[in-house]
Amino acid sequence: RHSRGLVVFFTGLSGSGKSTLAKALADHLAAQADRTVTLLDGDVVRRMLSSGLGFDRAGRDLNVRRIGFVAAEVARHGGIAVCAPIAPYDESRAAVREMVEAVGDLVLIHVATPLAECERRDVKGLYRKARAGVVTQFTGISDPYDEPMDAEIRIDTSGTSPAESLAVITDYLVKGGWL
Ligand code: GGZ
Repeated sequence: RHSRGLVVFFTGLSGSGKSTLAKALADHLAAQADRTVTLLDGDVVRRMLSSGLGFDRAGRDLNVRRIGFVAAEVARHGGIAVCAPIAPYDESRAAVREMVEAVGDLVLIHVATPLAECERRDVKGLYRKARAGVVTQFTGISDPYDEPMDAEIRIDTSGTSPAESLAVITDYLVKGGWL
């Protein structure tokens, strides 16, 4: 068993399934692991930690670095942090990896659900608004997403149930000695 803290960091498009998987994983870990589990979901972070920040590159970068900082603090004290922002920039994700790996372990999970499927789901109607130009700088439509080349796990949720995706993640954590 690892004694160092752990950060499981989800990255992916809006509607890719990050929040669902992060919540399911956090619940699973809280029941299974003898460590504290802190969930830093995109929505809550935007409200409580990054209110006032926009979606330009600087705003997103600062948002993601703040999440990385808090997650690294959790890991420093031996806990588990589960994070789920879009985190579209490779540079910001690399900064998070550096902060976290100085004090614990990082598992980066690319929720690689194709844009077409995210847009088909359009859970919050934001893709439609982005196509209409009502919402600007929308990731995948009018703003970039750097595909991660360094993800420990890649999951496409379009043909997979949340339970199956969760199993892929927990298997990885068991094999790696975290669970
Ligand atoms: C992307 C946006 C935007 C723009 C509002 N681009 O599906 P959601 O609604 O609930 O998740 C998205 C969330 C993205 O915030 P993050 O903090 O995760 O992004 S980042 O990591 O890039 O800082 C979406 C909503 O906010 N949203 N406007 N223009 N997503």
